[in-house]
Amino acid sequence: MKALFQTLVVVLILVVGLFFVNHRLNVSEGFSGSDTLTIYNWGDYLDPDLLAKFKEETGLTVVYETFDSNEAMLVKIEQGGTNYDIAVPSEYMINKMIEEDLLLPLDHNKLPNLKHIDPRFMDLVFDPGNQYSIPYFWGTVGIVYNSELLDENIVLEHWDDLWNPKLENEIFLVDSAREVLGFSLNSLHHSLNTTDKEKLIAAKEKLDLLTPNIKAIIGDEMKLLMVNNEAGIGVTWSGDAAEMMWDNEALDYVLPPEGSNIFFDNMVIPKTAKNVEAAHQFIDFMLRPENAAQNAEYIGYSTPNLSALELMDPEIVNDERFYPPDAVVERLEVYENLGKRNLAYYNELFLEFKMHRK
Ligand code: SPD
Repeated sequence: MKALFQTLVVVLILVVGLFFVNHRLNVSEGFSGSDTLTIYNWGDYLDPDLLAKFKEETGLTVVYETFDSNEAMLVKIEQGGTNYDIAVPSEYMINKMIEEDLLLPLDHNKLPNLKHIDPRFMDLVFDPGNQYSIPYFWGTVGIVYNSELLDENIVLEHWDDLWNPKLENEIFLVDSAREVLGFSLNSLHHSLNTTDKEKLIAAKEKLDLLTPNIKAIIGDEMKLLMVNNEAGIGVTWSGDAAEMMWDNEALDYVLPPEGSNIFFDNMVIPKTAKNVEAAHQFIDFMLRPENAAQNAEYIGYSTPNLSALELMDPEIVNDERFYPPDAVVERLEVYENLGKRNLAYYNELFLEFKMHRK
């Protein structure tokens, strides 16, 4: 009898222990249940008041995790063990995720607010028919600079201007392989999608020459540092630049005329999602014009939602630096899914460049 009692106690301890271990894993690895929605988004990419509004409307618990590059996001989702209901990759990564069978097809019947999206952002080549992804924000890569910190003779118009020896220790670069190799490629008048090794090596070697001018290669913290006048120049995404400019009037943003990147970040539902119903609810919630407008005015990125544009401050919507006219857009390139081997090569060269700095 005593032995049976002892066995029961041991079993009970094991069951309770397993429950807690499992619970901890679920919390840290993006687990969702039927009353939970787990979102995996870029850092600083959603107005927290909208999350609160969504929770209040639906009664759902929302688990929110962030990433700082498409590559980091992919590794996490590929590894498995995560149950994100929503993720927000960029176009070339969406294409790669479709190819790798990592995404669920969307039910457009559950997205009545999809009608608000500008047709220019629908049915793009990386996801024909928007079978797997719905537009969230779009933007460009450019140069943000502080006219008060820099010598008045410094001109910042072309990518090549970054290599000016007078800019020693003056530049922050966004920590992202395609962006950094991309502007070096653009400065050499090559495509952002080249897979030509010679061109890529030339771009990497040119970046090595930029080393004396680089203060740091960083993520979202660039915004605070630029606002606090810690450096004169940042190469970064348009929406981050817009946010910096709201907080520091000496900052301006340029898109070099020789070309740059235009990107599309879309909402997707990974195959491992646990709450597909709530994921559709969230996508449609973000498509509502008033929510899309609020998000765009909070985050600074450009919204693809036509009806939201009508609700927004005209000063934001008419700012051609962030809503460039067609003539400028024509000079911009969208990243393509270059395939596993080529994407790995971009990452390898970027890592080598970062090592070279140490
Ligand atoms: N705060 C960082 C937001 C990043 C937005 N996406 C960048 C897309 C890169 N292709």
